[in-house]
Amino acid sequence: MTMNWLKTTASAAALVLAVAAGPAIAQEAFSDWDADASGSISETEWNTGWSDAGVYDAWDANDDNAISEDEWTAGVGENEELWNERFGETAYGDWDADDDGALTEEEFGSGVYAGYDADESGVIEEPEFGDAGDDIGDEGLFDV
Ligand SMILES: [Ca+2]
Ligand SMILES: [Ca+2]
Ligand SMILES: [Ca+2]
Ligand SMILES: [Ca+2]
Repeated sequence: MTMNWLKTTASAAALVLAVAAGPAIAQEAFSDWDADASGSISETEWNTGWSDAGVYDAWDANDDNAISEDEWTAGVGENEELWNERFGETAYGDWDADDDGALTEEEFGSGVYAGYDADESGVIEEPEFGDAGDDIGDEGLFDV
């Protein structure tokens, strides 16, 4: 056994590890969000995953735990068309449950959750989660 052989084997092993780990890091995994492995994501599970994804914090530019309409507009940015298709043009007002002109993390999370529950079954199944994963990922709607 030569030193060269050892070096080559070690870098090949490192490469295999890097390739295997890649996709799991780049994408939101359904199984990570489905904490009880029931095959669907409940609103409680959603709130945890959504909070971890960091979208709300990223949009809340001044960190006052409220998303103002200006912060909302900045967050939607150039994705207005896709956004309206997904959540509807009146989403901001609809999600502001207490009509105080700002969205709490709960109001925002519930609105998004309902938006992804396309069949209105009350939970998010894997195909519905696919849209959410795309939106949270690189260059997606939320791109965080
Ligand atoms: Ca579940
Ligand atoms: Ca704010
Ligand atoms: Ca509110
Ligand atoms: Ca559903």
